[in-house]
Amino acid sequence: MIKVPEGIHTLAFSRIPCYSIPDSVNIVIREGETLEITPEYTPIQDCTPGDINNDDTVDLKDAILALKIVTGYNPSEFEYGNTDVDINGDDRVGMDELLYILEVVAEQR
Ligand SMILES: [Ca+2]
Ligand SMILES: [Ca+2]
Repeated sequence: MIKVPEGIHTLAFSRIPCYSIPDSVNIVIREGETLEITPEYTPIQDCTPGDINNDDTVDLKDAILALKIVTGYNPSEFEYGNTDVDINGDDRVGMDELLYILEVVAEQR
């Protein structure tokens, strides 16, 4: 449990791949009030984390695309807005996504 002073507070939630959740909510805490908040994670249908080229599998093609993006090359076949891509919730394809994809390809995940 976290104790916070009374007032208006904004809670931000961590995102996890293939689930939708509001970025943040505003709450009002009154003196002596206890409030329990459980974020509602909604599964996104047909979601494959790390699937950059959106072919429903995670393989070396995705790793190569991630590597191209990380190194500054933006391949024309990559379409932003694929909700499957972002692993760590920063709305970017970076090293975390590349490592995740390589782990999947190496069957470590
Ligand atoms: Ca793929
Ligand atoms: Ca990311």
